[in-house]
Amino acid sequence: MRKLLTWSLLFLTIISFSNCSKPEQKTKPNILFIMSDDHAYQAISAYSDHLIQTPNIDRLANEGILFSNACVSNSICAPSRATILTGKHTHLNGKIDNKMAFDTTQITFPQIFQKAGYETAMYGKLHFGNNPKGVDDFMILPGQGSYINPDFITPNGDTTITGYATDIIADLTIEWIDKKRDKTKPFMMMYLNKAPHRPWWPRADKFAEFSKKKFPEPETLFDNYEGRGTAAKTAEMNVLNHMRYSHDSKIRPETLAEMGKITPEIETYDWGFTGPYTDRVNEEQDALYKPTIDSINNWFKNNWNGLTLKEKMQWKYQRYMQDYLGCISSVDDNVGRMLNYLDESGLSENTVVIYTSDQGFYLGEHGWFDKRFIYNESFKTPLLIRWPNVIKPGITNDEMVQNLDFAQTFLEIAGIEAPNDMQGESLVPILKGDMNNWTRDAVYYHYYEYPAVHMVKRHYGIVTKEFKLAHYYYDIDEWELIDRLNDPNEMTNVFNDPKYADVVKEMKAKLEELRVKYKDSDELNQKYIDLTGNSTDLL
Ligand code: SGN
Ligand code: CA
Repeated sequence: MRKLLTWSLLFLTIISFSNCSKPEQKTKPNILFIMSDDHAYQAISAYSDHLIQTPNIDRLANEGILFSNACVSNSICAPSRATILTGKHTHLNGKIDNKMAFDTTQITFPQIFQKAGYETAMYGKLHFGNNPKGVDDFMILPGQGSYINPDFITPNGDTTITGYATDIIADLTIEWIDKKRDKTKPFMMMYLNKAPHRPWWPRADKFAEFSKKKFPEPETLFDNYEGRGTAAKTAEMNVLNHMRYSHDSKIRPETLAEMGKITPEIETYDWGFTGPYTDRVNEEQDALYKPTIDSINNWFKNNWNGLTLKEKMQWKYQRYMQDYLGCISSVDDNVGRMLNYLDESGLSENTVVIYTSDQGFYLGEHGWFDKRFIYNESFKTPLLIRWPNVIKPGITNDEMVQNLDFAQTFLEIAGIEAPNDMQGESLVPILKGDMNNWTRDAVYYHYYEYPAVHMVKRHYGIVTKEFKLAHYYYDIDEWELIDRLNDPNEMTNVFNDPKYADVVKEMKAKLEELRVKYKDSDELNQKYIDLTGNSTDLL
């Protein structure tokens, strides 16, 4: 009898032990990190619905949290990705611009997930020039990648897939989650869109649909940069003066040749359609795009020369928005497919879904396209997170959170300890509504890629909810202070306004503190200038 009791006790212990370990395995949440390339928050209806409806991305806001002050630490593609992967500012991880190589000896957060027993993968655009580490599977676009019939680099060699990149990357991601991964493990998937990166080629049907639409103009489309310094005045990203007729507005080189001299004259060198379009499309696809390209070209040929400069700016802005938002429409459709797949497969409940972009983008604000500046449209980035049963659905938060924080946030969500040299802060207290455990009130920013395309000068700065202080250096020495609450369009530098003398003093001191905290310095600036500053191949 005693023996039987001992055996049954042992049996019960074994059962309860195995019961204990199983649910624990199961409750580790999956992470689905969705990031698009150059997706402006102004083009997500949960942020602002004046341009486009994005019902699927909005689902994440309705069912989770929307961050209205999320931002990046260096507003350009590869540096942002390096910061996300390492949890370190670019001056420490060394990927200060798109050109410098990423040092793959550094620890990235997917490696930590993989070590901790997660199944990991990365599909889409990485833009590092080397392959990702710490992923069980990857299919990445070479460099910027192509919209049409994209090539992919995979662990088993290169391949080309016929179709439209945004649809293909979603197909591949769903296929990996559904069929390819090891289902005994939780997963961490990085699903990275190429869209809506320049030169904004929508899928042929969206191209036709959106080319007939008209969009409201931003208040600052005709900004003359008067209230700001040299950097804003000399940047080369004005929709009228720097956006290319052919490469961007889809005017055929033949049409331009027929028309002769046109104004404004944009560098005679225009990349045309070659590369992104002519080199990629097959006959069948070309036939679908052609009627829309024809009608844009006919209109241009017959009307352009008779337009005033103001009308020319307005036309180019409309063309730009039609193509950019056509690309966004596919991104949103595919986020919808992804969320539906998670619902149908029963994965939604235990999967944390993040939607973000590698930085923001100008959609005609200040007359601009592109990014790079510490000004809002490029400094801020969309950030929406859904974590069922943890995040209260439908909340908005305006704390200063940054892409620097992502790695530590994801690690804490998964119950994995983060290395202590990461420089961000986990957002989990905010996600749980535990605001007493969130104290940071300012973020640090540093942009480097100059001289380079778009000619945005090097600058670093500090941003709080109320103010933004930036120092432009290298070939100038200028400071700018923006009163974020009273000047939401960021039109006036108040650095020399005596009314702000105390604010300048306080913000300068805080900026110095942040530079010490994050280990940035003038010596490091000089090191990076020596490495990149005089390199003409950046131009
Ligand atoms: C390309 C684009 C630029 C863009 C950079 C960086 N020109 O050079 O407009 O700023 O990429 O973008 S394009 O003619 O090739 O489209 S990033 O997202 O990779 O940082
Ligand atoms: Ca980008």
